[in-house]
Amino acid sequence: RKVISNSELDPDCDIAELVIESLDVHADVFFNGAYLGHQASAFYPFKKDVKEFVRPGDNELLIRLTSGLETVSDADLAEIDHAVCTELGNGCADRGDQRRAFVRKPTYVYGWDWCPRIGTCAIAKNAYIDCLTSAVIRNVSVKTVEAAVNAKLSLTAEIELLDIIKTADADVKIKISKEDKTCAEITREDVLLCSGLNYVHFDLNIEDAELWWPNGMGGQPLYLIEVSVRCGENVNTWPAFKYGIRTISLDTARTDAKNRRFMLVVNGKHIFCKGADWIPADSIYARVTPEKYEELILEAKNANFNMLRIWGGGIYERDEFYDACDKYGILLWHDMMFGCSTFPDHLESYRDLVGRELDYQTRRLGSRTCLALFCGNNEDHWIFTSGGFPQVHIRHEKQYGLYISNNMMPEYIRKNCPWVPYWNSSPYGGEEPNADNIGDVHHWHACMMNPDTALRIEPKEYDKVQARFVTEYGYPGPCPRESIERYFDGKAIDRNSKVWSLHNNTFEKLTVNAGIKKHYTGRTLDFDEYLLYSGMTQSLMLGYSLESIRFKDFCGGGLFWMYNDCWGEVGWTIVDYYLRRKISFYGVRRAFEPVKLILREIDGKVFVMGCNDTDRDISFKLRTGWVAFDGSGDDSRRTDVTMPARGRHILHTFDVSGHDTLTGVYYAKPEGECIHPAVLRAADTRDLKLCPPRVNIVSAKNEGADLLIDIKADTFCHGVYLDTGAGWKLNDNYFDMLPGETRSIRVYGAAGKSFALKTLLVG
Ligand code: BMA
Repeated sequence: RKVISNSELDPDCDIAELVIESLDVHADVFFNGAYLGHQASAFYPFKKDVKEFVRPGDNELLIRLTSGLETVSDADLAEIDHAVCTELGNGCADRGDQRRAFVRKPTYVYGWDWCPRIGTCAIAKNAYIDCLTSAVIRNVSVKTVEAAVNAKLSLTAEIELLDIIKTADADVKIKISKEDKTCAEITREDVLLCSGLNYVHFDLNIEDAELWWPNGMGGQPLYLIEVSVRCGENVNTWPAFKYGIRTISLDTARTDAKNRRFMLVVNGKHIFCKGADWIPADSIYARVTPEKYEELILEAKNANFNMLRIWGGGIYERDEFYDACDKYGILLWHDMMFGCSTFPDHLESYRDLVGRELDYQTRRLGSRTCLALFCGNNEDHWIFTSGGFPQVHIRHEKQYGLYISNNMMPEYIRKNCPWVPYWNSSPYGGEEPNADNIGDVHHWHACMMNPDTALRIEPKEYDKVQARFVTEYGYPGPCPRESIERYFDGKAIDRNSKVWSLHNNTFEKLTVNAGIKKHYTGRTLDFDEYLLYSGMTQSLMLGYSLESIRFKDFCGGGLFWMYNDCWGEVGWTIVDYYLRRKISFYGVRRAFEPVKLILREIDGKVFVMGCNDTDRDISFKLRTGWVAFDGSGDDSRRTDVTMPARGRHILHTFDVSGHDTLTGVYYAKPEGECIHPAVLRAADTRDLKLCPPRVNIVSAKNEGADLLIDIKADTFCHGVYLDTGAGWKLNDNYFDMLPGETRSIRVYGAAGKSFALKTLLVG
C-alpha cells in the first residue's frame, strides 16, 4: 500500500500513467478503490492510466499479491507432465517446485543445487506515476552500422502521439556527446505525427570515433545519447543513456565437412569469450544494491573476464547491472528466463503473457552495448535428449516450452533488435543439443557430474574438450573462513553439522575431499588446512580447464559454472555471496590473462600457445625447455617469437626429450616482456618430488595506497602466497614460481602493512 500525494501530479496532463516496475508475481492492483487489473508476470512492468481516478490530497495504491503457485492445478501439471525435474537423477527437491513452469518469475527461488527454497512474493522495484502530454518517446533503439574511425549509427525513436483522433507537428532532436564534446546533433523539424505510434529514424556519422571493446581488448569509451521531442509547448525527453560504438555478430560458418564455427565477432575481429555464468546476486533478489552490482562486475573485470552468461533460471537484471557491464567491458550472453523445465506453451494465455515479456525485454535490452547474444533458454532443448525426461511426442503446437524459444523469440528479435545474434538454447546445435560440432556445450557429464569421482577430479579430462563453445561446467570450493563464520552466525564451525550441509552444494558429493586427497594430501586436516587445500584444488581445476579450452583454437569461448552466489556455500563460484574472493579467483584470473602462454603436450611434443587479446603484435625472446625443481639442471633454448594481435597461435614446439617430470618441469619463459611464464603440468602435485621451497621477499615498498612486494624464488615453488586473509585484494596470489623467477605482487590499499610469505606444503 502506497500513499501518493496529489501534489506530484500535473492536473493538465493527458494521461497519468501508473508504472509498477516489478510485481512478484500474481497481483491485483487498486487505485483509490478502483480495480486497475491483474498482473501475472514479474518480468515486465504493470502500466495503467489512472488520471480519471486521481483525487485531491492523498491517493492510495493497493496491491494484493500472491506467490502465484496457488493458481496451478494438478490438471495443469499433467499437461506438461515433465516439469518435475528428475534430471541427473536428482529428484525435484533440488530444482524447486514443479509449478514454477507456470509462474513468470525467477524460478531459482524455489530452490536449486546452489540455494535453498526462499519463495519470493514482492513489489520488487519502483512504483511511480508519469504525467504525460501530447507526444511521448516510448523507446529509443540504436545500432552500430559501421565500427570505424568514421563510424555510422542508426537510431530510431518510437514516439506515441497521445491524441487518438488528430495529427500533430513535432521537432525531434538527437544529440550524441562524449565528455561534454558534441559529436553529432540533428533536429528533425516539423515532423508529422499521427495518432499512436510513430517511428522516426536517424542515420548518424561519428567522426574520429573511439570504438568500444570487450575487457582486455581495448577501451570502453561510452557516448551519451540524448533524445527529445517537442510538440507544441511540451517537451518529452527520453532518459539520457550511454552507448559504446561496436558491432557484434555470431559466426557459424562451416569450417570443414563436420564442423561449424561458433564465435563472436566484435568490430570485425573473432574473439575468445572468457568468463562464467551469472545467477541473481541474492536469494532475495530485490535487495541487491547498485553497489553490489558494481563490485561484482568490477571483480569480473579483475578476473580478466570479457563475458558473463545470464542464466535462464534467474532474472532480467536491473539497469545498474547492464550499466556496469558496459562500463567494464563485460559482454553478455543473455538467456531468456526459461530453464530446466517444460513450459505450457500450448496455452494461448501463457503465450500472451510470455509474448509481452519477450517484447518488453528485447526492446529494453536490445540496444545495450554489452549485449552480445540473446539465447532462448537454459537446457530446455537438451532435457528432451539427456535422459532426464520421458521421451515425448513434440508437436508444433505443443512444444513443451520450445515454441517460445524456437518461434516467438526470433519474431521479437526481428521486431525490436534484429542486429542481436540469437541462439535457441544453451546448450544447442547439431544432431542433438550438446553436440561438439555445432553450437555450445554444457560440459558436465564427462567430468563434474560423472558418477565416477576419479573423472570429476582429473584436470586432464578437460584436454579432451572438442566443443565449439563451452557455456557451462564447474568445480566446487568453499568460501573463505570469514564468510563461513558469518553464516555460522557466531556458532562453532562444524563440518558435520546441519548448517554445514545446508550450505553445501547438492552436487558436491564429497568431491572436494576427494580432490584434496588426489592432488595434495591424505593427512587429516584442520579447518584452515581444509580451506587452503580445497581452494587450491578448485583453483587448479578451473584454471587448468580454462587453459585447456582456450588452447583449442577452434573453440570460441570458455564459460564456467558459476561466477557468483546468491548465498554462502561450498559451491561453484570464485567470488562468494559476501563478495570475498576465493583462492580460485586467482587461478581463473591467470588462465584468462589477456596476454598468456599455455603449454600442452601432444604426442611427445610440447606446444607453446600464445594468446594475445590486445591490439598490438608482441615480439620477444622465449626460453623453453626443462628445469629441475631445485634449479640444479636447466636444459633450455631461446627462440624469437611474435604473438600476433588479437589471436591465438602456436608460437613454438619442442620435444619432451625424456626429462624426468617428477623432479622438474617443462616451461616457457618470456625474457624482458612482463608475461608470466608457463609450466607444463606433468603429474598431480602430490606425486611430484618437490624440493624444500626457497622463496623470499626481496623488497617491500608503498606505492600510493598500495603495498608492492617483490618476491624471488630459488627453487620451484608451488602455491606461493601472501597470507593476507580474505580482506585484501591482490594482483596475484597462490601461484607457482620457477627457479630464479622474480614477481611483483601488489596488495591494493595495503600501504604500510606487512604479510607473511608462505608456500603450500604437499604430502
Ligand atoms: C546446469 C545449470 C544449472 C545448474 C548447474 C549446476 O544444469 O544450468 O541449472 O545449477 O548446471 O548444477
